[in-house]
Amino acid sequence: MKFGRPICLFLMIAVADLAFAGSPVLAGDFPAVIKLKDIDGTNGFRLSGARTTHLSGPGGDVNHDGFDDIILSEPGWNTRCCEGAGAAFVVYGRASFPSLVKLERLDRGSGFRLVGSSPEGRAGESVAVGGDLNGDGFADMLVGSPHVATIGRESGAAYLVFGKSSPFRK
Ligand SMILES: [Ca+2]
Ligand SMILES: [Ca+2]
Repeated sequence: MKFGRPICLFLMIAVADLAFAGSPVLAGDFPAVIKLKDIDGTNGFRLSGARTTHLSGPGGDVNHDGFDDIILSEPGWNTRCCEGAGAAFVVYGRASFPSLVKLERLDRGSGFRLVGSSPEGRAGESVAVGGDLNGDGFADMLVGSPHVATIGRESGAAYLVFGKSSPFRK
């Protein structure tokens, strides 16, 4: 069974902005056109492995390591049990990145994935990271799953996931 649909998402994130979120670093002059194919790890990085349709962040530090993190999602992600269960991917900020980050290979050091558990629940139709709802110093994550059956067919739900420093399971 194939999980997810492979496409590439180009996301240019100035590493300095990840490291010093809240006090953006002006990187100087940019050319009028930047070709995304030239993003090579020194000027940003590429995320691939999912048909990501929603992105949020950098805006919060879910593991409290001093680097802001991002969240992306693919509502059509398939799991072993469920077609269209949906998934969200949290990528940890850090001081340096390779040119390519594969979302399906996130691990304890690079991030994790939150997956839906209902057929066509489409977890990740909306995502957000940032803010600290329980005041523990860790940014929290919000994942919408509009078609999951909770109190009725396709009643939908949103999940608030608390940030923490101990590892998240994939
Ligand atoms: Ca972090
Ligand atoms: Ca929190």
